[in-house]
Amino acid sequence: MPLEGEYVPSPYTQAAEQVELYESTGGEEGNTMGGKPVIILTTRGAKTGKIRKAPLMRVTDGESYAVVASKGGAPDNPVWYHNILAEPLVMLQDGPEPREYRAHLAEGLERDQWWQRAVEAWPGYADYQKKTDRKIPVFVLDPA
Ligand code: F42
Repeated sequence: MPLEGEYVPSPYTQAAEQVELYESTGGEEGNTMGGKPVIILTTRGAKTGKIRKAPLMRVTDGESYAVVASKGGAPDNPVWYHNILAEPLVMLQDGPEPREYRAHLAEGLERDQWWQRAVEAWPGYADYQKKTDRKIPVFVLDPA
């Protein structure tokens, strides 16, 4: 497991509580938002090196996943976006156990394909993109 160290819960209470519920039930609870499946992304803090976790909508194809740095359409990227750029080796939990993935930023056709999957998984992403000039980044996570 590459990401070991001190876990610092998100100051965004809803997210921190969802991580806690998800992990304490092995993904049996806290695994949805708006009736759609949620996963837990673990990254290493780009500045502190601490372990950070974020619940995100599940977007998947085969063994790979995408994580969408939408942050509800805010003008700025979520902080975990910077963490992945600094350390592309991440953990993703979709069920009882977290697994290791290597992330890369999707560009061009690959991003278009994954964006379509993302909007199918969570139509809200299309609304978020309408709210901001920021092109919402999409990372593709392949099993490490
Ligand atoms: N957010 C999304 O962007 N996409 C989703 O699909 C999504 C789904 C979702 C489902 C359920 C749910 O409860 C929340 C969901 N969210 C989704 C919200 C998501 O979980 C995050 O809360 C949100 O994306 C914002 O992420 P964030 O990393 O910006 O979180 C902030 C609040 C945060 O944790 N800030 C910390 C703080 O102390 O202020 C810093 C965290 C951090 O990583 N610090 C780095 C470090 O070194 O430790 C510094 C990195 C740097 O370069 O500054």
